[in-house]
Amino acid sequence: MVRATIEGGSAARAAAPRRRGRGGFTLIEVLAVLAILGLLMSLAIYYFGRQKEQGYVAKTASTIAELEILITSYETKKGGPPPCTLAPLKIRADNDLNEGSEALYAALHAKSYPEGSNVREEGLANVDGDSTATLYHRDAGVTQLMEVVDGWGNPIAYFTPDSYGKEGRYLMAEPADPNDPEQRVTAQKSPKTGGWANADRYQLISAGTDGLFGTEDDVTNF
Ligand SMILES: [Ca+2]
Ligand SMILES: [Ca+2]
Ligand SMILES: [Ca+2]
Repeated sequence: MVRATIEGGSAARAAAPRRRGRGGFTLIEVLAVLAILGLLMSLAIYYFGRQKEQGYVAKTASTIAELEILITSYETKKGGPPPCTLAPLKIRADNDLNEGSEALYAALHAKSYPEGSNVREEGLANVDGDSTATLYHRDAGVTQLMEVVDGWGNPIAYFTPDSYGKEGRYLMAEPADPNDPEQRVTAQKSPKTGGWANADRYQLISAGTDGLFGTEDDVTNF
């Protein structure tokens, strides 16, 4: 009896029409698959975008750490940090853009500092494309006023305490607003104390991921 029931059930299943006989997909199935693929694609783009940005942040932090070591050596020899303007280095420039960053580079590579180490080339650019007639560089023939730059290729702003409160003009390689590539930058204050951050040393500031100085994602030495 039981056997007959089982056999009967098998026969009924065999007789049932095959639902997937067409071998295709319904429109809803295709749309669902496309939606899932789209979502996976967005997640992948987001993930790799984040990885890339984190790589730039790490590169910037490494450049700033390298600059701190070079500045400490400079201070040991010269008794203070490199100036953040070109005048004390007796360099004449065509413009006052990116001056703090250029003065830092120029001081670290000056003829008057032959024992200095070079900033790694990958941390350098000349975003405003300027040069000088002054033969300031310990390598003969270098006339470009290079800047030290962050992972995005934007100049790292540099301020010494005598310039805290004064504005520097910085031309960005990767500006937040392509129609407005120049920014006015000042040294930053400590949110804890309200006084200048790194009050008795110096400030190195990268605009960070958003390409804007003075926002939370800035990468700094303080
Ligand atoms: Ca300049
Ligand atoms: Ca320059
Ligand atoms: Ca920022």
